[in-house]
Amino acid sequence: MSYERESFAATSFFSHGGFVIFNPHSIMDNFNPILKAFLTAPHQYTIIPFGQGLINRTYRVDDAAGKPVFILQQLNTHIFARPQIIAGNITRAAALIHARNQAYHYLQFLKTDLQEDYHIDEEGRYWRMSVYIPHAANITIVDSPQKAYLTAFEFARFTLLLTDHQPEKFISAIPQFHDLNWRFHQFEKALRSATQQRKEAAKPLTEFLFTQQHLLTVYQQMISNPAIPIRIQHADTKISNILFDEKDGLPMGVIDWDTLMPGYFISDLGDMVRTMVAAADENETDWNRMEFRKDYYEAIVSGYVDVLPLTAEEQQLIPYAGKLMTYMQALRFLTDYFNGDIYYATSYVHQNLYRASNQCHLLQLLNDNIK
Ligand code: GN1
Ligand code: MG
Repeated sequence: MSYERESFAATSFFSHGGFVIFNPHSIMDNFNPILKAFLTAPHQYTIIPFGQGLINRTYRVDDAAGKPVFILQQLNTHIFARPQIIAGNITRAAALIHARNQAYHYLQFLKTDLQEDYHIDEEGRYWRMSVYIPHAANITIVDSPQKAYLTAFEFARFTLLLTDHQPEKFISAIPQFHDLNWRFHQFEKALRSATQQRKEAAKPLTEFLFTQQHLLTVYQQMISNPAIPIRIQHADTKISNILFDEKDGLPMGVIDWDTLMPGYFISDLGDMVRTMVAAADENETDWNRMEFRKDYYEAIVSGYVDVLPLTAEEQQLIPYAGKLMTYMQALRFLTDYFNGDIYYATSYVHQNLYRASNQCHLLQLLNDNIK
């Protein structure tokens, strides 16, 4: 069972494949007590499911005139078990960025009537609300190297705005989130406890992942090299986490700050390579549609280094960034498959196996094309 299907009053409007079917009237009754914690006249608003995240549930809150005014989100506390850490990181990052660039668009979170960061409902679920940023387009598909460049540019700008800070003041809300050694251990552990059937189905992938352990050595050398700086990482650098100005198509700011953490530049640069270089995304099951797009790869790296001056030691690691993150994601999807699909929302059986396979194909493409 995936988290997506767990007990929730209004699950019926989350259907497969991103299509949404819902009855606004029945939903509103459920949401009124939540809205009331943040707003004085909750009955005026309409709630509409929003976005495509695999982890949290997101809704748009429209006013009586149908104008979007807030974003309401239920935090997945199975995954983000310490919501206060997230709120602390967000407050710290917002203050830092605001002091350096007052034009930067970031999500401003509302306090509850009790002056808290979250409203905790009767069932213990955590809710937060932020101000909707108008005229911002949310892009999910990267269809030009220029967009890839701008995305990398914007994530680099974000990290740059968060430098000069004591990085240890940021705490990863998910411990060891991008720790490749830990992810590999979790994978080995899950493999030991998997059902025979799943082990069998994943055998070629498992073997492939074991052949890629040299990437663990690269990772180990990186973390033991004091010349590689710790930088604040966004740690989920997909294009949909950037807001683009509807008017001129330029980036306005970075959203989804839940995984802010001290880390290495490979996290952000690598996840951009992972999510933007192949023409198809991690849910693609037709491997023929996956290709290495050299122009996109070069655009990502340029966008990143044009903003963030990397040290000579970091520059040597650039070719590994995408490989390390793709390897990690393949391990994570297969780990979840072995664990019985408890982490990532799935819409069909074996989806995590297919996703892992997709990421192994991608890793092979990166190995073949990035030297
Ligand atoms: C999760 O929910 P979403 O799509 O923002 C995951 C990322 C993975 C991604 C893979 C907290 O992000 O680390 O790369 O799925 N976030 C968490 O699609 O685990
Ligand atoms: Mg995310």
